Parts: sequence; C-alpha cells; structure tokens
Amino acid sequence: MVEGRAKIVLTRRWPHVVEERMAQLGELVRNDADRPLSSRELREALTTADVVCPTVTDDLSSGMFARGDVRVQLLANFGVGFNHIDLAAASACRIQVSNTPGVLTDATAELALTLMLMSARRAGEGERLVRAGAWEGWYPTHMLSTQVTGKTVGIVGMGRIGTAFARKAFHGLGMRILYCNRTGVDQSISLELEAERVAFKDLLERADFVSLHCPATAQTRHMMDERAFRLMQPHAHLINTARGDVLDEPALVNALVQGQIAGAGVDVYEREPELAAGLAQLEQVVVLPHMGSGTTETREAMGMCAVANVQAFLAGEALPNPVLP
Ligand code: 8YV
Repeated sequence: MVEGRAKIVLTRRWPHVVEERMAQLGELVRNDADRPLSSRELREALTTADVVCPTVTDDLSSGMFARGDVRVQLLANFGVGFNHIDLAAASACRIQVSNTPGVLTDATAELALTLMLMSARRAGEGERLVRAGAWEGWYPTHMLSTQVTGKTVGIVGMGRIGTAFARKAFHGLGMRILYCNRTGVDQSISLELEAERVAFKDLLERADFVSLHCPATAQTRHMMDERAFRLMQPHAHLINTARGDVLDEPALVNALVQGQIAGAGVDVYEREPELAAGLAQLEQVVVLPHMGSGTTETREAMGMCAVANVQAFLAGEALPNPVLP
C-alpha cells in the first residue's frame, strides 16, 4: 500500500488524454524530453517513485533491482510484451507488474498484414521507384510480384495477435492457415479458420508466408536462425511483428542475399533502433520502425489499460492485467 499521494513516473510521453487521467491518480512525473531514460535516470525512478510506467525502451534487467533499495511497488508496463523486465528480479523486490493485453491485438495484426502484402507485392520497392522519379511507365512485365490470395501462411505463436492475424488472412484473403503453438487453439477457432496445427519444421517447409507472433522468451530466442531459413521455400516471405530477439537478424540478411527466401517484412529489431548490417539496403525487405500498436485509438487504449492497473493497485485491489500479481 502507498501512504499519501502516490508518485507515478511515466518513462516516456503518453497520449495527452491518458496523461491527464493518470495525473488524477497521484503526483505525475513525466519525461518531457521524451528520450529513453538513461540507466541512472531509470534507477532514480525506481528508487523514488511508488509506481513506474515503463515501455519497451526501458531496460529493466536484474542489475536495476540488485541493490535492494527500490521504492517502486508497481511496474505498470505500457505494452503487452514485457521481455525488457526481469520478472525474477522484480519479484524478489516484491514489485507487482502489469501489462496491456487485448487492446493492441487488431492494430498489431493489421500491421503484420500490411507487411505481408507490402513484401509480397513489392510495395516498398515500387514506392521508392516512384519517389526517386525513376518510373518509366507501365509495361506488362514491370515489377512482377507474388499474389497473396489463396496462399498458405504459417503462424508461429497462435495467441491473441496470431489468431487475429489468421482471421484477417483467412476471411480477407482466403489463405490456408498453418500454425505452431505450445498448445492447440480452441476447437471453435480451428474450425472457423480451418487451421492446421503443425510442427515448426513442417510450417517452415510448407508456408508461402511465415509470420511470427510468439513472445520473446529464452525458448524462442533466435528460433528463426540459419537452419530455419534453410527450411523455408525460396519464394517464401518472413514477417516479424513479435520481437526482434525471435529472429537472428544477420541470418535473415544472409538468407535474403543467398536467395533462400524471397522477401521479408520487419517491424521489430533486436537492438532497436539499430538494424543488422545490410538489412535496410536490401530491396526485397520492408522495414518499419516498431509501429505495430501505433494507432491513436490503440495507444490511448493501452494507456487507459495501464491507468486501470495503477488505479486498482492504489485501491489495494487485484490488478486487472497482472504479469506478476
Ligand atoms: C508497444 C509492443 O508499442 O505492446 C507491445 O509489446 O510491442 C508494442 O506494440 C511497445 O512495446 C510499447 O512499450
């Protein structure tokens, strides 16, 4: 429990309407410069505030909690992914952690669909051609690309976002759905989407498009490695809107250069905002700056979800979205 008015730190600027709402819950400290906090600034937040609301740009690894002097009692993460937070270290300091699941499902699935269509239809390349003033006009064999409708998509991680993406691909584009997941999905979903659960290796071998939707964990780290790319078909495309860590980026560059796969659409990177050497120079790659959940509606909903968690915590109630209760 927090005695008196809680001190709440937002490590980045949030949509205005959410900051206003959060300010009603306590003494709000904002990062007006809106740059990632340094580890010293982050440590200061952890040791002086009751609630810290981090994002994916905050490295909350074990060292941040090691000295046992933290004051923070709740980390209300702005985002569903929490691989930037060392949960064991937070738990040892008896810190509660919440996230924002559900509200960013459709926005992220939309972006995966965007990347799949852009990569298949060479949209980035075409746009660069027009912008460069290098387009010489229409002809029957110009910039031929790959049709998406009716093709097979392999979904790695059939949770909320993977399922939403599958729905859009099945109902919107008539795609055949393969997936791999630790558990099978509800029968109602597999019937609706005629989805077939397969082993990772089979998925890579059979899919025309492979889309990553699994969380970043020790088990999924670099699961798309050199071996995995060798199993994919030469005409296949890889889409990543999950986390950079799931993908060995230099192996992706190599697979594209060697023609082991045809293209890729990437929104997340292992060392954001840095990209692996050579990735952005490849014509057959669409690279976006981690904008999966980046719609106004969704970022506001994510913020309001974090507000609901802070409010419950301050009232001594169970967190609506506990990662560490
Ligand atoms: C967020 C995301 O924008 O929620 C997530 O896990 O990947 C993004 O959509 C980002 O993580 C905000 O912290």
